[in-house]
Amino acid sequence: MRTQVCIIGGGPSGLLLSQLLHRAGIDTVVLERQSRAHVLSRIRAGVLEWGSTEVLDAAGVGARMHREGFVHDGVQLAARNRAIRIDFKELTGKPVLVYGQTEVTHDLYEARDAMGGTIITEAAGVTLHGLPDAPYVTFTKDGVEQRLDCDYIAGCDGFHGASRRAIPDKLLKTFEKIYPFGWLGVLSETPPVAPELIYASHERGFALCSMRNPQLSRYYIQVPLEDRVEAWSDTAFWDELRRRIPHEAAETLVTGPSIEKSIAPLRSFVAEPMRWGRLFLVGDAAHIVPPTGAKGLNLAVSDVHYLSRALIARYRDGSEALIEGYSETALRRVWKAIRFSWWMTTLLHRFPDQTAFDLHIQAGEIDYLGESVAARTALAENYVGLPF
Ligand code: FAS
Ligand code: PHB
Repeated sequence: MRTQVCIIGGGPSGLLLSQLLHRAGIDTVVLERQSRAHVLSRIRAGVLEWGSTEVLDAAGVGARMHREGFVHDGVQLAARNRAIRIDFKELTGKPVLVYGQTEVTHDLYEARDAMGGTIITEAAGVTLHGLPDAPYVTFTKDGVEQRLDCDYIAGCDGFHGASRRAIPDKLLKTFEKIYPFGWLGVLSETPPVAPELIYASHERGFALCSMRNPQLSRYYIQVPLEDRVEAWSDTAFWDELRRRIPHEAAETLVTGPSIEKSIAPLRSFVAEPMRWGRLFLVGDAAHIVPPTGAKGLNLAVSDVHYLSRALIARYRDGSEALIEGYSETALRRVWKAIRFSWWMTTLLHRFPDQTAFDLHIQAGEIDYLGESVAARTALAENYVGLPF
C-alpha cells in the first residue's frame, strides 16, 4: 500500500488531521490500534476553546457541535465557600464550548466515513521504518503483516504510542512533572449542579463540577495517587464532592449512579522536538497536561492546525517553510498551555508537602483573582485559548 501521509492513531488528533488533509486533496491512511467502539467508549475532555471549534468547522464537522454543544461565557472559581466568576465574554470577548471529546471523535469518524477516508482499526504492532527521510510503516491486520509506504508519518498515537519512541533518545529532550495526586472522575445521568463549571479549591482537596448536557454531569475530585477506583463507592464520592463545593451547590447537588468512574493520574510532559525528518509528533504523543486547564484536547487541535497547514503548503506549492517551522511553532503554544495548566493545578489543589506559607500564597492568589480584573483577564485569556 502507498499513501501520502500515514497517520498513526485514530483519536481526535489523527482523525482531524486526516479530515483536513483529505479536504485539501491529500491522501492519508489512519492506523488505529483499537476498535472504533473502544476509541468511542473513552470519556475524556469536555471543553473546547473557541479556536478549536473554528478548526473543527474548517474540517466540516461543526454542525452537531454547534447544535448540541453549550456556549459558556464563564466559569466559577470557589474557595472558602465563596465563588469568583471568571467572565470570559466580558474579559476576552470569547466564550468556550462545552462539548465532549467523545462527541468530537464520533463526529470525526462519521465525517471520515462520509468522505470514504481510509481508517484501519485493530492495526497491531505498528512499527515505523526508514526514518528520518524515507519512511514506511509495517503493521499486522487480521494476522496478516502489511507494509504502508508514505511521504510523511504523523504520530497521533498518544502518550503511550509508538511514534515518539521512534525518535532516537539522543535527539529527543523530554520534560516532565508528576503531580502527587490524581483525579477521580464520575459521569452520572443527573442534571448539572450549576449552569457553569465550578473549579473548587478546598482544604480536603480540589473538586470540579462539569457537564456534558442537561441530563449528563461530569464531576472530579482530587484523590491521593495510591487510591484505587474500586475503593470509592458512589456514596463516598458524592459525600466527598459535597464537602468540597460551595454549600449552596452541595445542598442542590442531584446524585445518581455513576455510569463511568475512573482515576486519571496528573502529569505535565513535553517532548522536543515535535519533528524528526518526515515524522511529526501531534497531540498527546508530544505533550500531556493536567486537565485542570482543559488544554489537552485543545493543544492537540492546534498542533493539527499547524501541521495540516504545513503539509497542504508542501503539496500545493512545494514550500517546506511551514514544515521546517512546525516543531518550533507548535511548541511555543504548547509551553504556554503547559504553564497555564501547571499554574491552575498549583493554585487549586492541595499538595501533601504544603506548608502554612504555601497555603497562604494560594489563598492570597485566589483573593487577588477576586479583586483584580487584570488577574481574571490573565486567567480568562489562557482558558479560552491563546491565539494560534
Ligand atoms: P489520544 O490518546 O486521544 O489518541 C491516540 C490514539 O492512538 C488512541 O486511539 C490509541 O488507541 C491510538 N494508539 C496508541 N498507540 C498506538 C499504536 N502503537 N498504533 C496505533 N494506534 C495507537 N483533556 C482535556 O482537555 N480535558 C480532560 O478532562 C481530559 N481528561 C482526560 C482523561 C484521561 C484518562 C486521559 C488519558 C486524557 C484526558 N485528557 C483531557 C487529554 C485528552 O483529551 C487528550 O488531550 C486527547 O485525547 C489528545 O488526543 P490525541 O492526541 O488524539 O491522543
Ligand atoms: C470535563 O468536563 O471533563 C472537564 C472540564 C474542564 C476541565 C477538565 C475536564 O478542566
